[in-house]
Amino acid sequence: MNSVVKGWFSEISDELWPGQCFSLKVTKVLHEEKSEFQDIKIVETETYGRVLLLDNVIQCTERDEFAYQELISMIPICAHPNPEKVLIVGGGDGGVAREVVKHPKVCKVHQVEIDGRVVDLSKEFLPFMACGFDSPKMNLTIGDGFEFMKNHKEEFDVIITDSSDPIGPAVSLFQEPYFQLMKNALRPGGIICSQGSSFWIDAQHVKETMDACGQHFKNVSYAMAMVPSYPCGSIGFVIGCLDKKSKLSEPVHKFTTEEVDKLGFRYYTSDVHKAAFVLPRFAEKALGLC
Ligand code: SPM
Repeated sequence: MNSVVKGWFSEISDELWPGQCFSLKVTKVLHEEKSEFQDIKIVETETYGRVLLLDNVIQCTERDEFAYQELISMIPICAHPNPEKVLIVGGGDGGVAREVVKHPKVCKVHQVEIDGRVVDLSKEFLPFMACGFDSPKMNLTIGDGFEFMKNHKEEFDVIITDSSDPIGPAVSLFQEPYFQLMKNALRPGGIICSQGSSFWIDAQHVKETMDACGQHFKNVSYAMAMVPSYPCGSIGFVIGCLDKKSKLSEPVHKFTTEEVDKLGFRYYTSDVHKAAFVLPRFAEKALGLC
């Protein structure tokens, strides 16, 4: 399907966000192909810079990608007392890797991405994100996250799942067996953080994901980020911790303003970390948090 009509890309999904769509004015289609797993497009837009589209869903835009990548990475890492070893599942554009390797306590990062073409094309067209793969801390595997975790038990302090939306094969990344696998791959005290959708779009789905997480993690929470190019301008993260007593909303590592600037964070600060967990009343009720 040609998703760019009269110079505009419209993100239409009757399954994921019925009756609404976000549109961007496209100045150039830089690349388009069908990989073994999905349709991949990279476009230049008038006001959001370069944009990565997978199956015609916006994954990241040059203008606002940092909001998502910084929060999904720093919330679990800064909530962990010793986040030495991190696993990233998905995240083929490299943006999450770029953020994770910044943290001084992180020594080793493994990443498993199923679609090697997303990695190759990000290196070619989206170097501002794919630079994350250049770090000496990084070990990238092109393969299936499920299989990888089956063979890596009790190994990681933090697991970040940077997935696309819960449709098609990605559905399994939001379900109970996946949370069990992640639990088994964690060291004691480990923390997981998964792309958790927005309560503005489907609060019931967010609750179901949190419940699936809660079957294996005694400590489950949800945090939000503002990302203008995602539907409803927002996205959330489902966070689970093996340690019942850890307060996930309270960063163990607090960065000074100088450190924030030196590390190149544009969205994440220790105050933003705390604030991300403060939800509107209707959302607290809908997610069963009160
Ligand atoms: N590294 C960035 C990849 C982004 N992964 C998440 C993409 C989600 C896109 N849709 C947002 C819809 C919110 N429910």
